[in-house]
Amino acid sequence: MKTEVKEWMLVFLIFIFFAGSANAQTAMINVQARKTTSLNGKWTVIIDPIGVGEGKQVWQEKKSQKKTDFVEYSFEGGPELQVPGDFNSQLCELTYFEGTVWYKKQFNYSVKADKRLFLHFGAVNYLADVYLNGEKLGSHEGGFTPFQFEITGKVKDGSNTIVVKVDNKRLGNGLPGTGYDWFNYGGITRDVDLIETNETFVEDYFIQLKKGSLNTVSGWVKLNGNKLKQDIVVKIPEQNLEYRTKTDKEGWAKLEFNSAFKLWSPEKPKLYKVMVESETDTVADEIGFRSVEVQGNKVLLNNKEIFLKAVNIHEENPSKAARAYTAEDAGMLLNAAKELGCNLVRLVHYPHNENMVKQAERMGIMVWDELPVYQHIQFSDSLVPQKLETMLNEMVRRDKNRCGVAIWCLSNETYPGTPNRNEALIELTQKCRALDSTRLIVHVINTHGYNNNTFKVWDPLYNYSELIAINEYVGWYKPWQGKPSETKWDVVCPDKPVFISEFGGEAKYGSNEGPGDEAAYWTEEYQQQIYVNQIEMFGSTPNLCGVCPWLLFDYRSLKRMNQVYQNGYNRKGLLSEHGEKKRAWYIVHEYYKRK
Ligand code: GCB
Repeated sequence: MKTEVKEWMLVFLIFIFFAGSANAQTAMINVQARKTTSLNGKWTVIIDPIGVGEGKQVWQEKKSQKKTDFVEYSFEGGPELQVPGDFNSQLCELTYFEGTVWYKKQFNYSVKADKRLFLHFGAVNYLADVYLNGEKLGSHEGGFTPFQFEITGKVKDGSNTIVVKVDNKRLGNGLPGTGYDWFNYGGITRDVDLIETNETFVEDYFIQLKKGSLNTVSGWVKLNGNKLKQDIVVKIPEQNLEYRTKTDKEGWAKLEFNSAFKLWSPEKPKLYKVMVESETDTVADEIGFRSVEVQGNKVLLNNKEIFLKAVNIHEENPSKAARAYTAEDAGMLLNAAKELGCNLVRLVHYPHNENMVKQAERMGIMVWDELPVYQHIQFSDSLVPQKLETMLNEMVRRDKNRCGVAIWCLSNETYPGTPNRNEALIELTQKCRALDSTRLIVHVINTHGYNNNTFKVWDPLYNYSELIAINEYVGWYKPWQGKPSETKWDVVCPDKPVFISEFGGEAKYGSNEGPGDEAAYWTEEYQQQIYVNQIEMFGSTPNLCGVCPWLLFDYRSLKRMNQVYQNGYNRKGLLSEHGEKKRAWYIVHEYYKRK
């Protein structure tokens, strides 16, 4: 019993210890259920392409004091940008901008004596320095996860000003690093909220089925404040369930209770209203219960084998050519996945906004959450291990109560020869397992060879991945070397389930002017044939537990410079950026209907 208690306490302590880089705090969870004041809307900005704002101390908003004074910057009269939203798609001069933009927002507030106030950011890409009334609150690194600052005692009665320095310059030792195949949308890309709480509040909780069980919930609650010893009740009214416990002097309570739940599944995505009540706070959530595990070479959902009919999705509204963030954006992307016949969305290559995760769960679509650990990460840089851990903590902390999230993906296409890569990612896997033992943990690899119509699937990381997740682009980056159905597989862990996490090829919607059997014409026929061949190969792929086409919509990428067919878009979508169905879409749709 004693060691058990230590383990679950450790999980939370890890969350706290690695709270955001520099001094942002790890965000409290379930913001939507709290008392919030939105700071979304127009923010005034100063664009700072050469980075002079730091020296001029823009956050001080100096004004000239006497006739001979002048101040060489001003938010006043500057352009305004919509928050949330990327800056690149809002002003022409920012289209390809990678650098600093200073944001300013004025707000009025009055905090009552017994309340606390937090300033919460859903995400800022990539570095954020945050100032309140000229005083620095702290910094955060990482473009896709939430962070917050407590501003109790700092916020003034009446008018206050927030200034945020946002910098989306690529960093060699950043996550991701400098080279990636998607658009680097910068800015305050997700919601900004003030959150008012009581002095002691429910900061965090973990309520999910225990690994391997269909009716036992195992988890914990953590309070934040001065009155840490309290009575706790977890209520699930629909089950007539009221589970009572007490927090200890550190504000911790362990939970464990049984109930005959209707399980969440793609066919019946059942969610329950769950209330976590302390003497000083109540937080309501919608939580589903399901089990997901690997047994032998199969993936089981609620103890039944499931074939993962997936699709890759970037966080982009393709028709607006902008970062996706609203519930409407999420609905558009997820409806398209549903229409294709998917039961899983792989949200690449970074944690997407909460609207995506929550809406997918409501629609009965499982979610694959992924860290921005992509290709050329500098694993031997002394700062990288800490950044990896911070981002892992922020992602897991935010989404751990979402039963729709079935998979934590910790890396995509990193290379075994990169110094310190194996050590760093093995350690990260262990840390992820310590935070949450209930979901599958996966690494995606593309380092296999393909010769003599044989895939050599090897990588030391596969020993630490519950799925053999393979990105292969046979038919596009490499020509077929034999009959697809006769493809052979030489897999390093031959007993694990195999998931084809990326495959496909490019086509421009409506392109049928060149020969359909030549890649250089980006024809729909060529792409369609890749899918026909791939599906033929899947028929004889050992241990296949699912497939995931690259990808749903064409998306923006500055790497894609063919002026005739690409125009700055990666054209591997089954749908064009306007949602038009390419021929390959029908092939996948048909395949998913059969599976
Ligand atoms: C990959 C990457 C994905 C790329 C894709 C492509 O292997 O994981 O991010 O964009 O290939 O289109 O080449």
